[in-house]
Amino acid sequence: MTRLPENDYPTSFDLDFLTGQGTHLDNKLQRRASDMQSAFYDQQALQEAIQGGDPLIYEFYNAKFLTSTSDMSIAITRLFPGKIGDEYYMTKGHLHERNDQPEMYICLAGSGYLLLDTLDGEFRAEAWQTGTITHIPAIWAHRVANTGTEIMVYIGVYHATAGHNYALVEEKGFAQVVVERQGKACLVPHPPTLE
Ligand code: PAN
Ligand code: ZN
Repeated sequence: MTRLPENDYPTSFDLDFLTGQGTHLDNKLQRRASDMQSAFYDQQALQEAIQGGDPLIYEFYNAKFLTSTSDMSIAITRLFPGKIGDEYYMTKGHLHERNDQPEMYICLAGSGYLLLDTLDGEFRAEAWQTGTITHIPAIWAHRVANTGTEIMVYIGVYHATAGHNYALVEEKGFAQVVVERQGKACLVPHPPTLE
């Protein structure tokens, strides 16, 4: 006999860390080059990529756990390897709507950078490899860049009510970008000079 509301019982599911494929994940969202118009700095390279097939940059899946008293949520992101011009594939990046909502990011596979920006003068880049865990305090906009040759997989754990503000990131941009220079991944101020 059920004593609690159905959602108040524990939930488990399986995830393949290397591929980011799992059960229980729905709400798949895909972002192609054409969805990232204001994110990549090299507009000519971006338009060429769109016309050349509009590559899939990343996809993410969300699972919400809403109980009678709580609102936990996770998202698995699969960020593909590649570049637009000399800038590595990355996520759009966002700030949480609520200024009291942090997030935990856990890198399950791949390597690159987690870029963090308060959009108010503070910037950090956390070097990421498989197994890196980063706490993102509430006021930091966050974006991930994949500098490797393999897919990057990471999981974000946050409250479903945190909210996502993309417009502010589009308007202000991150202070630095991750580009390839002399065959190596480098952080340079935004906007960089084209090489
Ligand atoms: C993540 C992100 C996910 C995709 O789940 O939503 O990695 O990145 P964008 O949302 O910037 O496109 C998260 O940070 N949730 O809060
Ligand atoms: Zn977030």
